[in-house]
Amino acid sequence: MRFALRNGFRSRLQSRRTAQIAATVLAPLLALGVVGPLTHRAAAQSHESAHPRHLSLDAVTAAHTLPNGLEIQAGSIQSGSIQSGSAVMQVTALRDDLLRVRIGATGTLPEDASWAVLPASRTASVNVKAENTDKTVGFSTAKLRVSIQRNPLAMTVTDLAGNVITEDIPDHPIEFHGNEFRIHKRSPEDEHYFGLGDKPGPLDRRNEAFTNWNTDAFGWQESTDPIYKTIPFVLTFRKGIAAGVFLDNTWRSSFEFNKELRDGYSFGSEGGPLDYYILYGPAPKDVIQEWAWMTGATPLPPLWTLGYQQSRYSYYPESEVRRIASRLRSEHIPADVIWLDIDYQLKNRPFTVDPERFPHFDQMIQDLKAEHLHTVVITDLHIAKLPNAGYKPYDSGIAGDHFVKNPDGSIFSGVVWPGPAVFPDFTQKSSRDWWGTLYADFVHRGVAGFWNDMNEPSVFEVVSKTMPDDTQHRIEEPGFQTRTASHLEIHNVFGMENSRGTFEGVLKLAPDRRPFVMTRASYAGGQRYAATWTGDNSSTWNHLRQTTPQLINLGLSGFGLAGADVGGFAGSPQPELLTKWLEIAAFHPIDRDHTSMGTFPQEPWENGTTEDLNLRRKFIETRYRLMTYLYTTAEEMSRTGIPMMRSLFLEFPNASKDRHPIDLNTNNEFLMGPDLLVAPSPYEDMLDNYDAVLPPVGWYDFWTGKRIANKGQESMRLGNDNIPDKELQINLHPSVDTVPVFARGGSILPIQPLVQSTEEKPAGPLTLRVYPPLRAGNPCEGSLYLDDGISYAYQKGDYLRLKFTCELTPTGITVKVSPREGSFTPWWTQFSVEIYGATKPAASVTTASGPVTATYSSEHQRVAAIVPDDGKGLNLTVTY
Ligand code: NBV
Repeated sequence: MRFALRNGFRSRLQSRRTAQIAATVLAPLLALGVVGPLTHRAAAQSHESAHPRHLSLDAVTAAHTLPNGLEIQAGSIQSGSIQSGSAVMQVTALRDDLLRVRIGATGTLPEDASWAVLPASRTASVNVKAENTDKTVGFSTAKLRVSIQRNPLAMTVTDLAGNVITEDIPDHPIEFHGNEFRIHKRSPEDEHYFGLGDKPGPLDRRNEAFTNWNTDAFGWQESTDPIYKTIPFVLTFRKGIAAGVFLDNTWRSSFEFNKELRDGYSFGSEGGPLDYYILYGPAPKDVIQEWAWMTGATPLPPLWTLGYQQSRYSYYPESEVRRIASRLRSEHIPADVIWLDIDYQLKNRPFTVDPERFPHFDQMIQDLKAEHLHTVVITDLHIAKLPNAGYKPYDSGIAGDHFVKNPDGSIFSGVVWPGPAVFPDFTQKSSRDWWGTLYADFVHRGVAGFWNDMNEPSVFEVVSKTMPDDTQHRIEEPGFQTRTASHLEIHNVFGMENSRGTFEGVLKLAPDRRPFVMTRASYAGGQRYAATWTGDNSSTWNHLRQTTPQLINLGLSGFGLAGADVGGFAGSPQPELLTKWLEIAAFHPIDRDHTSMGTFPQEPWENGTTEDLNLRRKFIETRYRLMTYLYTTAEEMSRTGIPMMRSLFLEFPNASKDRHPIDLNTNNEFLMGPDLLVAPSPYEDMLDNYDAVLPPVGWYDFWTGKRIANKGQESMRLGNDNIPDKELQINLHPSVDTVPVFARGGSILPIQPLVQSTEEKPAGPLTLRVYPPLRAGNPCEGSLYLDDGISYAYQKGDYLRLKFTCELTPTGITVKVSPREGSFTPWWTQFSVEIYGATKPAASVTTASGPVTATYSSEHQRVAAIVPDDGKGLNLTVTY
């Protein structure tokens, strides 16, 4: 079910004249009650009477400059004249490239608070230069110009070169209907939209419409909306210039693109603050970094979370978990994690263990640890309603008054897995702190990570699938008034605050270890507390295909540490689908095989031939060989917010000739980190050849090492940068045996020896795969980050960072490694330097200590040499 526009808003988008006629016609009908109030939800709000039923901000009636922006009063136009109004709008600059817009319909600005935006960012400000004319009021920063036309009111934001970043649609750009509001922006036909979290469907959100209302969406399909998360952040991209819009509103909100008006998009909400932010690139990475500055980045994850993870609803009894663990090892499937779903618990009661199914739970965890396997357990938020039964989570929650209430003050209860259950009041700090203490037992018993499921929150046996709109939540949070709020306001942020309680609680219990939490529901900024996954997908080719747009959009929305259930949750994959899924997911940020209860076994050795098993193992092994690169990418994400899995336009905003996002030509490609391009077939079950697009930097086949020689690459090598889009293509043959993966020309990838888990010390040299650039002078670089993978010692300098560069010379190439930064001692003592694109053996290879013996492989077009690493850096010269 997609979002449908409410009648009120649709009529407002007609011309003003039509709107006037409509008003004349509608007024008597409204009076007679023929046309009802806009929604029952709006009517449910207590403060409705304070708001005008219908208001649009038509014209500026007064303006005041502020050091960091401006504030205006706005009125409506009736019978051709401006009526002074009580609406107030404030536009301020938090940074030169970041604006905040707040609007109040009745003279006061909305509460200056946010669950998403970090307090220091929300309150940041820069001075601006006022710029007013007869027709406009506005200001400029060092990067942006804001101009608000006085009549009709319409705001335009441009960069200083005049490129339009965002532009209101004049004639009712901003409307209120009771507590509902809607903002309308222009949408040029070459503007494209990304983000909005986990919403299924195509990568580009253009021509789509969405509702934000976190929903347990078992069996969701490509057209299902809403699903689990609310991230009202959109990254816009037009002609190589990126910007962003974030509506900071936790109520049921909606975005539509080109549905009401072909050349417009709009966003709004059923209630709550009209508080939105405009982010300016110009590069897409700039916008992502601003988004991380505003809402935080994914913290550096424990290294083991990047390993292969085995899950199932459900692994029990204990002997079954042990069987899976030993089979992983005996089949030599590298793995780091086993997940326990709800039925390790006694009668589905969170924070219990079923003693019959798991008679030696603690011993099992220790035994798994000895096999280098971490245990992650599910801890749903619903607490079984079990008075006088000695169930600690219930008793202590009641004693501390930690549960969500009904309007009459009684405790709300709903049916979920344990039967009747009560729900912690996660927006209250004291309740989150209490929730965190519930993890003490598991943390001390050696459980490594925690899984927060069902936190939309999901409630069974009710049509709404969640709590009633009027349940009462308490807000205790800096910035907000300490007050009670209805579920309508809290619903979309409930899951995020659940995962926050878990993250902060677990951190408090083990302050030296980085917590790992995975959440299903969340709100903007939730990446600060948890990784995520795309919920209950299905074992179909189309769902495998969906993983690319979904994980990319999640990454662009802040959630860069994400995965999809590998093999699909609902149903059972055919063997080839499971193989292909395990192949592709080896390049996803989280690689977790998970399926539902009652489906066929889905572990890599099940459901397929020996050939399938060998392929599945090969790709998981590739992931482990790439582990240092993956971890380096994760570390970059923790500093900058740039996701591990990337759209092509994020790395190559100018790749296409007219600077549209090149991903629109590619259909299913993605990048893992900056340098690896994965190009599965757009329809994995089709037999036909397909065209993949390689952005114009030169590429190498990751598997063979050979340089890709299509027409575009060849003309680039000869100095032509003006490559038609068509020549960027490469024709590929789909096969279950492989997934085309390409390494970027001008990159250096660290590769490690194969291990069976991230806890095993790799034996042998660190390999540096050098993929020379197409032409001399083009950049060639890479980096490596390493630490103990588990603690916070890196924050005190116990890490290792290396930078790699290469340079084509008239006679060959030089490769440099920077001296070690940080005090962490790596596992290797030697580098194995592999230089690709070599069409003949090297005439000489030398370092500062003299000549080095090198080998040559014509099959891989590779010159290779092993050199010692003393930590002081390397300077290696190859001549041909
Ligand atoms: O806890 C059981 C499942 C879990 O395996 C799945 O990953 C979640 O998305 N959970 C949903 C509850 C119900 C599934 C039908």
